[in-house]
Amino acid sequence: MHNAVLHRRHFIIGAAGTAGAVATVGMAGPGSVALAQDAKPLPDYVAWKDADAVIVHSNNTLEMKRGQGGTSGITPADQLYIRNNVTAPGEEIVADPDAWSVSVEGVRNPRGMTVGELKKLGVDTVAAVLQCSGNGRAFFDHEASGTQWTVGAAGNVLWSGVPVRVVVEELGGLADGAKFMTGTGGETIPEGIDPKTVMVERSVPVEAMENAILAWEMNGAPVPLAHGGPLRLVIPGYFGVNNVKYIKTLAFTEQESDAKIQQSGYRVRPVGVKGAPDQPSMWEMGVKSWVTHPLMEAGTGRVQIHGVAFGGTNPVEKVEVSTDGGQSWQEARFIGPDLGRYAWRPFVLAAELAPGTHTIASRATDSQGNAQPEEFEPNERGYGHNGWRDHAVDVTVG
Ligand SMILES: Nc1nc2c(c(=O)[nH]1)N[C@H]1C(S)=C(S)[C@@H](COP(=O)(O)O)O[C@H]1N2
Ligand SMILES: [Mo]
Repeated sequence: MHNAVLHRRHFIIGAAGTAGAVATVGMAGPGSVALAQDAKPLPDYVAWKDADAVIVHSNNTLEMKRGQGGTSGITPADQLYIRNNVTAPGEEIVADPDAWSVSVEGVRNPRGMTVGELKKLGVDTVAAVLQCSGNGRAFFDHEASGTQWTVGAAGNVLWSGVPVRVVVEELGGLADGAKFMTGTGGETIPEGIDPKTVMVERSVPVEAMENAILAWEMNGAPVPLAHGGPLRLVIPGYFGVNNVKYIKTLAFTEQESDAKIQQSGYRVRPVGVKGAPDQPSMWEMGVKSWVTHPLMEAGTGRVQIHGVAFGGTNPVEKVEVSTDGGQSWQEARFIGPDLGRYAWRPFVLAAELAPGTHTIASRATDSQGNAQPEEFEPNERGYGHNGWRDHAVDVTVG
C-alpha cells in the first residue's frame, strides 16, 4: 500500500521530463532525442510565462514545477499556475482596465462601478495563497478525474485593491437577508450551451467579505488577463475557485448560485458519489506544507531543505521536517518576512544527509493546533489533499 503511493509519486515527479520525452522520441522517430522539446508549448494568452518553470497540462491548466518559486516568499507572476474552467476572455478587456465595470447587487443602492471609480474609494494589500482545490490530486490512488496537479497549483501572491466592505458601505450597506457573497466571471459563454452548466459563478458565506478585496494589482503590476484582470475578487483563505477572475457581478444573495460549479461542482464526497448541494463546498483552505528542495538527488553532507507552509485561514504556527519518512521530526525555521495569516512562509532546515535514500517530509501546524494529517481520506474529485506522507519526496544522496 505504502509502496504503491511512493511509486505513483515518483512517476509524477518524473513525468515533467521523462514520460514526455518518450512521447517525443516516439513521434519524431529514433535518434532525435530532444529533452527540450518534450513539453507542450505555452498557449498564446500566457506566452509571457516562464516556459521552464511551468508544466503545460492543457490550454487551460499550467502548473508551477516543484522546486520553482524561490525562497523569497512571493510567487513570480510568470511562474504562477493557471486554471481556467472556461476559455479566458480576449486581451481587449485589459486594454483600458479602469473602464471595466462590475455590477454590485444585493446592497441598498445597487449599481455598476468602474475600476476607475473603485480606485477612488480605497486601497489595501493582502498577501494570500491562491491554491486550486485539486492541488495534490495526483497523489490520490483512485485516479480522481481532473488535472493531475502535484503541488504546483498554488502560489503566494500580493493583491492590491479596494476592500469589499468599503464598496458595500459606499453603496448603503448590505440588503436584508444577504447570506452569501456571489461573484460572476466575465467570460463569454459559447452559444448553444446552457450558461448555468459552464459559467464561473461562486458563492461563499457573506462573512468572507470582511477580508475580501476587489483587486486590480498583483505583485506590483496590473492583474494580467490570465490571472483575472482587469478586476479580480480575492477571498483570502478560500480555495482558488472562489477567487473569481474578470469579475463582472458581485452580488450579496440569499441563496448560493444555481450554477453547476456551485451546486454540484467543488463538493467533497466519497469516491464514487455524485456532487450535490448538501455536501461540503470547497471554501476555506486547511493547513498545508511541502518541501521544494531537494527533490530527487543531493550531494552528501550539508543540505538546506526548504519548502513552503501555510495555515489556510489561520496563521501557520510551525513546520517540522523529517528526513527519515516521519520517524523523527525537527522544527524548521521560517525565513523572510511574515506576510500575514493568509500568506505562505518559506521554511528551511539544514541537515547532514548520509549516502542512501531519504524520505523527506514536512508537517505544518496552524495557530489553533491543527496539524497536517499523515494520510488524507480520498474523495471523489481529489480535493483538498494535505496529508504529509504523500507530499514527501525520496531523495537519493551520494
Ligand atoms: N472567471 C473565472 N474565475 C476563476 C476561474 C475561471 O475559470 N474563471 N477558475 C477558478 C479556479 S478553479 C482557480 S484554481 C483559480 C485559478 O486562478 P489563476 O488562473 O489565476 O491561477 O481561479 C478561479 N477563478
Ligand atoms: Mo481550481
